[in-house]
Amino acid sequence: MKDIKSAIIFERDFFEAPERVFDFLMAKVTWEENIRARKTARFGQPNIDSEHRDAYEEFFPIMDDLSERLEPVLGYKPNNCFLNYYENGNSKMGWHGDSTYFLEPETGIAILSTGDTRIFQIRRKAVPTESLNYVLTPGSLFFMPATIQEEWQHAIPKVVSERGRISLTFRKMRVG
Ligand SMILES: O=C(O)CCC(=O)C(=O)O
Repeated sequence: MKDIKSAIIFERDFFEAPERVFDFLMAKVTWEENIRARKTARFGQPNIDSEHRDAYEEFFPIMDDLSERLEPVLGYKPNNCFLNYYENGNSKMGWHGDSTYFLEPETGIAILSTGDTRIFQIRRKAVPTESLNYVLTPGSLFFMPATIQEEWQHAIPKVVSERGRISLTFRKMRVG
């Protein structure tokens, strides 16, 4: 694949009023609490073999709006939104690569950030010292194509903070 930096899209001010999106989601979302590190919620099209199809809710209008905003940038319109709620600096996401077999070909994962600023770390599996950090400020877009998951892992480490963060991670799921 091409160079990682040119495969990634990072736009610091991609959407307006991220604090309003954060407050709206905090008021409306019923969170799944089956992992300790953070809370989650699922919206839109389930992945083809999901065991949790019943957990998926319809997009809120704000998710439709953001999905439409993503379309010209990504070249496709996401149909799935997975939320991660990091209650404070102790919440985290450990090093991992994302499964991609259920995504439409030539798509990827688009992360929109609200609430607290957190660092997104990405490292090459074969050479973990080869790493990059992106500062995910509220209102930012970070996009990684599915193809980078083969060679790279990513993480959101703990920080010292009392503030919460919600990431909206958009995907285009294969339907059949
Ligand atoms: O919360 C984030 O920004 C990270 C999301 C993520 O790593 C993932 O969806 O795999």
